[in-house]
Amino acid sequence: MAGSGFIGEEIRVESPDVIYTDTEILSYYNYHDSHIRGNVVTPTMERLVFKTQRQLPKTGLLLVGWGGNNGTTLTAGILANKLNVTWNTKEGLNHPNYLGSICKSVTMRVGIDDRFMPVYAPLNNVVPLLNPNDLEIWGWDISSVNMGDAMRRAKVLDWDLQRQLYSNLKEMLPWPSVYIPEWIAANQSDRADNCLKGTKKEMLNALRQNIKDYKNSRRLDKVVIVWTANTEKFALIKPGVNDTADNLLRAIENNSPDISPSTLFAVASILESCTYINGSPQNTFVPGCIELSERYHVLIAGDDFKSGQTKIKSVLSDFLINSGLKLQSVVSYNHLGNNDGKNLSAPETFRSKEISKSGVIDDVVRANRLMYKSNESPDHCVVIKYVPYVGDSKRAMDEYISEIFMGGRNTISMHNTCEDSLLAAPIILDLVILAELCTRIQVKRDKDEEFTKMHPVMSLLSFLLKSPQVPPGSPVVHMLFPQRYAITLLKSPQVPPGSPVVHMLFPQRYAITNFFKALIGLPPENFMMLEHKVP
Ligand code: NAI
Ligand code: DG6
Repeated sequence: MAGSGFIGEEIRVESPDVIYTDTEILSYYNYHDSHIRGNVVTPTMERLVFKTQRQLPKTGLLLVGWGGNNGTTLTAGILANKLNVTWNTKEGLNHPNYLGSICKSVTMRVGIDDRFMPVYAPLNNVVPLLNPNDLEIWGWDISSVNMGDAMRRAKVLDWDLQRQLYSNLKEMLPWPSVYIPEWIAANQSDRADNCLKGTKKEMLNALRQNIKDYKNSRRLDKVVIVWTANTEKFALIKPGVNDTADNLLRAIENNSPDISPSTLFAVASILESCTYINGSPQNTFVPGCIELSERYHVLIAGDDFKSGQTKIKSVLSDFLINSGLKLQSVVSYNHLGNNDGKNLSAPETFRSKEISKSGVIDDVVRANRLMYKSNESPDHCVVIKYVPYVGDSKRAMDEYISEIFMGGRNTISMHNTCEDSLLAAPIILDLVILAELCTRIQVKRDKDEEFTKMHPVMSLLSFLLKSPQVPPGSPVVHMLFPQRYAITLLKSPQVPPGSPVVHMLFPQRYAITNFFKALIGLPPENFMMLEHKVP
């Protein structure tokens, strides 16, 4: 934009409400909202204090499903960036980059300059963020193939780049993992040659030992664990088994068949105080697992990386409905030929993905009682087919039909072709970088003595996830807002509700950038530009 400025170094806020020390940024922040009863609206304000550690920890990233397309693409991509490996294609010489990462490739508006022109900064100049090149990476896979050959198997990266990275990657061997055939498609059995043996408790202990050993041997301050392994079937929520933290731990002791591999990883991660992110659609975070994360204050986030089709859906449904066009039908079809597609060709794993992809228009529909009655929503159909020939290059076709002025119909169709893993890898990085930041933040109400950690369920990361986990309805959620909790209880005494899920992409994005602004005591983006409107 003509005249727009850019801040290319760490921002320094000058304000009585912001204190920088060598180790921390303290921000005294007025959080404004409005409270509504009937038709009476009262503006509200909570004075909060955020404390952000400035020093970056030495961080390890452990990937579950390391040898898959996402795992190898991410590992190779970081290595290429770290070593600045360039490669040739028929288009010419290519340089490594981090396109697709909001932490590395996106700017946010900070304010205006002397001439009232907008000034932007990259996120890592607002508060310090990890550099992906500094991450130590390792992981688990049920396939024993080394990362060099796994990268070749994935057929995602250009040959000349693979050729240069192979010798480094072939030294990386995944740890054996938890393979329980009932949880993923039967068609995956032929790659399962690297599997832990023993009971669930023994496998849990083995995972915990891997984490401890890695942390010690690499002298890491923190470890973040990401599930990018195959999609599992949904777990049944069974009272006495996975409904509470104690029951979940007991069920693992008892070797219960109802505990999925991904939940076992989540439990290992929480017990080792490592942030855990679920990049697949299954319900890893059964209620007992969420309670465990609350008990130990270990951050968790999920579910299912939001890469292409769903991102567009969370934009288009917002665009149509919030333009007053009544969206009536959404049909999204895609086909892909990678191992993810093969696994999703089984009905139970497909069902997990279908559920995850189907919720994305719910909040924008529910927010509009003018066009939709309380029980009304658009038809929404999700189809996925496995077509081996197209490999990782997923095809997505979508049709949106909306009702418009005076009985008209508006049909939008689109076709998208893209390597799935090249979209997913930078999203994994953002999840790790933002989750790590969240572990460095503490918060309190101004008048309270003690700071607390952020709520362990990181809904802040919703932008990156198809089916965002949000804090459940429990008193912990309302720790910061006891008055509001009391109001909620008065209105609905039996069920304290959980946090609402937001799917709309731009609200999700501004939740992140406005939160960054709060950490340095700046007001949220308001888009009004009154400096150009008020004479
Ligand atoms: P992939 O099939 O290439 O890789 C998955 C890897 O997990 C395989 O190497 C497999 O051997 C391994 N694995 C399976 N069960 C395991 C277990 N219990 N422990 C350790 N390793 C295990 O799949 P891809 O393309 O890498 O995707 C990974 C996951 O991410 C899938 O669940 C997919 O649905 C999800 N996802 C992918 C997106 C994308 O754009 N690529 C976007 C959203 C989600
Ligand atoms: C088929 O849909 C395979 C899936 O793993 C998706 O490619 C992945 O979930 C990405 O989906 P989306 O909707 O974000 O493009």
